[in-house]
Amino acid sequence: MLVFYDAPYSGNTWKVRLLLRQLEIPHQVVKLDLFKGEARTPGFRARNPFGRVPFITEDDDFSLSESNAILLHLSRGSFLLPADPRSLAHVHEWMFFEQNQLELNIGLPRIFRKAQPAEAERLDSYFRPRAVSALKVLERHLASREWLAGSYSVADIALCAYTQLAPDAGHDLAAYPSVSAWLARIRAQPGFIELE
Ligand SMILES: N[C@@H](CCC(=O)N[C@@H](CS)C(=O)NCC(=O)O)C(=O)O
Repeated sequence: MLVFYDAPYSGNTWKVRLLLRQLEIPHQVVKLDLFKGEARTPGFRARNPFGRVPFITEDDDFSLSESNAILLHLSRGSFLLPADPRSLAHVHEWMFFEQNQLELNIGLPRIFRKAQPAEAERLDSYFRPRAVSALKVLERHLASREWLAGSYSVADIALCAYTQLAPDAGHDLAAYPSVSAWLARIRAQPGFIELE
């Protein structure tokens, strides 16, 4: 049985939660409380050297960290992952972009705003322009297409996670109409779940 180590509030775990729901993959959930340091215990670190969630294990010794690696692994052969090599390359392109340019630039200020507001203000000049630049790239790309890479795919799930959370990091998504329309299309997909 697939075991999914999950945690509320995280955009990265939400990606996997949504994929498991949309592909109806049977699994067990182990829920961690990150604010109590439950991803930093020696027991969890022994199983998962990355010390972060999401994390999955399968029946044999196989385990996997990194949200986008998990999405790519679990979506093999499904409608969420194109078989055509060029479409697949575009899925990869967007998922690397997400980790490199979107996730931290929205995710970190979001956490700071919740946990350390003074620090969030201090770091705003670093994160804000980087997040805006990433959101503008998305806006330009989505102005002429419905989905990031052909049809609805794990790339849309990956990029949706922190884009939908941009308001929590102080960004007004009304400034990005194509991005907002794309988020609405994702929300209309069967099995969509809200980020807790
Ligand atoms: N690049 C990783 C980031 C994973 C990550 O940062 N997870 C956070 C929650 S969003 C975490 O587990 N933090 C635990 C901690 O800091 O103790 C991914 O995409 O999965």
